[in-house]
Amino acid sequence: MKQAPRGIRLVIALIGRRNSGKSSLINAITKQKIAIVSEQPGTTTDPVGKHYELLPLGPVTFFDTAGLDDQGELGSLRIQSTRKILFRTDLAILVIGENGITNADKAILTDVHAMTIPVIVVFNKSDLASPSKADIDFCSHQGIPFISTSAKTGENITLLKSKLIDLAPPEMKKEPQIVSDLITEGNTVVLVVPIDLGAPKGRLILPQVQVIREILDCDACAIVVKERELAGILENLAVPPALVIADSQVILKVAGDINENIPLTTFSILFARMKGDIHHLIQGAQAIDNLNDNDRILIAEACSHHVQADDIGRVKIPRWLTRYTGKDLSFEVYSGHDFPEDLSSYRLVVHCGSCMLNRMEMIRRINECQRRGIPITNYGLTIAKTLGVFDRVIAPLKTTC
Ligand SMILES: Nc1nc2c(ncn2[C@@H]2O[C@H](COP(=O)(O)OP(=O)(O)OP(=O)(O)O)[C@@H](O)[C@H]2O)c(=O)[nH]1
Ligand code: SF4
Ligand SMILES: [Mg+2]
Repeated sequence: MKQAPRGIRLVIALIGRRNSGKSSLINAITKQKIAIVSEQPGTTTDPVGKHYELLPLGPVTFFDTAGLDDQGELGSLRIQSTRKILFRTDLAILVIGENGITNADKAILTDVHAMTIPVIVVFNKSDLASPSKADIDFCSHQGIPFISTSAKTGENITLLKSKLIDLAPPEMKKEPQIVSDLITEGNTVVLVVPIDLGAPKGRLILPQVQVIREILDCDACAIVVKERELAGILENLAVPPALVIADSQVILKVAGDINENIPLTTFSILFARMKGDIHHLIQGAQAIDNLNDNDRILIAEACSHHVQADDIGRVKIPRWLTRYTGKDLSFEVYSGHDFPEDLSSYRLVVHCGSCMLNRMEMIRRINECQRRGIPITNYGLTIAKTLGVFDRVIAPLKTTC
C-alpha cells in the first residue's frame, strides 16, 4: 500500500461498549484478521491504529479502541486513552451491539458531538437482532446517520464503507493546497532553506519536499537556495519571482535581502494555512502585544522530536518573545498528541508547525483554545511577529483568506 504522510490520513475511530463488535468490524472492513476478537468483554485494551486504503477516498487509519463502559481503575484508564484518540479523530463509528443503544452509548454520543466529530451509528450483529424502532427513532431525531451490519456475515459492510466516504469531512476529500492557489503556471518560486546543524543529514524535510512537488504540479518552477545564495540568484533572474518562501528561522535575513515588492512568506505560515484556521492563528499572534510579567506560555509540540541545543520551541521562541515583549515570561513545553486538559493558566499557546497532525486535529485544538478564551498562534507567526516582519509575511495570503 502507498504510504501517505501521517498528517493527511483520515482518522476513523471505532468506539462503543465492550463486545459490540468493534474489532470484528475492522476485520470485516479491511478483510484481514488484524484486530483480536473474542467473546470476552474488554479484549481490546489500548487503542490500536490500522492503516487501510479506503478507495476512492484514500489512506485512512482505523483506530480500534477499548470498550467505553469499562469498569474499575484500569477501566477508567482505558476510557481516558480512548478519549485521547477522539482528539485526533476525523470520523467516529459508534458500534452498537445486540442490546441496542444504552445510556453509556448516549453519553459517548454527547462527547463526540461536543468535540464536533462526525459520527455514524452502526447497529452491528444484524444476524442476531435488528435495531429497535426506539433506537432508529433516536438516531433519526438526532440527525445521526446509521446502518445495520453484521461483521459475521458481511452484511452491509460495503455499504458502510461508502457511507464513511460520504461522511468524511469535505476538506479531506479535496487535495489540501499548500501554495498552488498563490501561484500560476510559468511562475518562478524561490525557496530559501537553511542547511544548518538542525537540518537532517542528506535530505530535505517533508514540508519542503511537499512544497516543491506542488510547485511542479502547477507547471511552475521551484528554485531552492540557502539564504547565503539568495541575493545572487535574484540578481540572475530576468523576471522577479512570484513568491519567495523562506524557512522561518532565516526570515529576517531574507526579508532584508529581497525587494519589498516581492511577495514573501514562510513554510510554516503556508502549512498553518493548510492545516488549520489561519485567521485564528493570526489573531492569536496579536495577543503577543498584550503579554505581561509572569504570564505563562504553552509551547505545544505535536511530536517528541530530538531536541537540539538551540531548539526552536525551547530556546529560540522563548528568547525572541522575551526580547520582543520585554516581559518576564514563563514557558512550558508540551510534546506529543496530548494537549493539557486545563489551559486556563496560560495566556498564550504557541503551537509548532503541526506536520504530524491532520487538519481536523489542528482545527480542534484551535477550537479548544477559542472556547476557553486562550489565544493560540504558531511558531512561524510568532517568529515573524517578534522579528518585525509579520505584516509582510501574511500579505501574500490576504487574497485567499
Ligand atoms: N453474531 C455476531 N457476532 C459478532 C458480530 N460481531 C462481533 N461478534 C462477536 O462478538 C464478540 C465480541 O466481538 P469483538 O469484535 O471482540 O468486540 P469488541 O467491541 O472489539 O470488544 P472489546 O474489545 O471487548 O471492547 C465476539 O465473540 C465476536 O465474534 C456480528 O456481527 N454477529
Ligand atoms: S512541527 Fe511539530 S509535529 Fe512537526 S516535527 Fe516539529 S514538533 Fe513534530
Ligand atoms: Mg475489541
